[in-house]
Amino acid sequence: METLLQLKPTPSLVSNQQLPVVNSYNEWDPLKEVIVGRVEGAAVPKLEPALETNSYPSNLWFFQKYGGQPFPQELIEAAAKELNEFCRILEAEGVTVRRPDVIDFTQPYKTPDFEANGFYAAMPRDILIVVGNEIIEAPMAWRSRFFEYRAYRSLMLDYLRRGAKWTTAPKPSMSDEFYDVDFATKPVEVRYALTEKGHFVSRDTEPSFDAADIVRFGRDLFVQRSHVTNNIGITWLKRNLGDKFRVHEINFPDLNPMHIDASLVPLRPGLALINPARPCIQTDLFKKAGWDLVEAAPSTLPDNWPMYMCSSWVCMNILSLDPETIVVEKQEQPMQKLLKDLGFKVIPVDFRHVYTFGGSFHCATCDVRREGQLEEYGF
Ligand code: ABU
Repeated sequence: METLLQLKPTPSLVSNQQLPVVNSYNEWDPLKEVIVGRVEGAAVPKLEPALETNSYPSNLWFFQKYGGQPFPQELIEAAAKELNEFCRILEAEGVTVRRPDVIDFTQPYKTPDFEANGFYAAMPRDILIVVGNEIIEAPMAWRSRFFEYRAYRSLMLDYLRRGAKWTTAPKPSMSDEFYDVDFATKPVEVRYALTEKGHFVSRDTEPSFDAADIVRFGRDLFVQRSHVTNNIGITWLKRNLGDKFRVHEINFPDLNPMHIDASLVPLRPGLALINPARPCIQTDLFKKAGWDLVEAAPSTLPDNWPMYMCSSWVCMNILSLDPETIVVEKQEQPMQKLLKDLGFKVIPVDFRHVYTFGGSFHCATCDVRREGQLEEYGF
């Protein structure tokens, strides 16, 4: 039987590179190991306050019709095929790929505060963030995501056994008091005005954040207050990371803020993509630090492509394999051209069917180990 004494007290080093098993400080250093999500076992969540707020009104029928059931098989098969091919390409590039466990997310559950069924393990970026040698499980704010961590438990145990610091942030109860339960029913212009004033569907009663609301630039991390990330969650994050890191809150003009990685995406030191439809309010912070902000090219996705949980701006949700090499969706030619013109080598990969599940390459991954160490980049 495993005992505590068998757990290694210090990060084990990966022999050939002398890196701790969990080691990542930014979004662009050379990638060595990554978790890639999976859609097998995915369930359509039932409508709940935060999901209803984040979904587009024209998509509500999908959740009303399929909520609690498996995602339609043809959607699962098409996305699983793309994810598997993405894994093959990463491995061919010398990256170790890990996958979450297959879980049946249709299983209903009941806590003292709510009842729900699950969602999926397709987007590790939403729940996991690596900051240095620490891997943090985010609390999340959708009831359907309360138990999402179960799909990653065996991976987390493996990283713990191999010396990683594994932290789980406190989860909110997700009781009715945690939400402004009427938020989604307010007219769009009222919702927009409320978000501009800092009022979102999640209240500040207990900490919550999704890991995908954070983007890493070495010692400096940027986080957005969103429908799933609240102020007390940001406070928890700052205090957990301590003085070694600086966590800055930034904002974007966005009706449905949820996840920063289709709004601001650093590519290499001094260069980041920004979303022209959501220009960062604190642009000066980046300019003063000497960063060039380049507008992402719009998506080529047809208007009728099924997108239930995100916008077509996931065309900028790329994955950097190193400061010169970027994985981009195969049919996003304008994004590919933009990146090539900026001097990058582009690896095109089919991923449109994964878009339908709510994200692209950055969302569908969590980089566990990159070469490199803690550095400052001008902030
Ligand atoms: N989960 C990524 C969200 C991207 C977006 O639509 O802004």
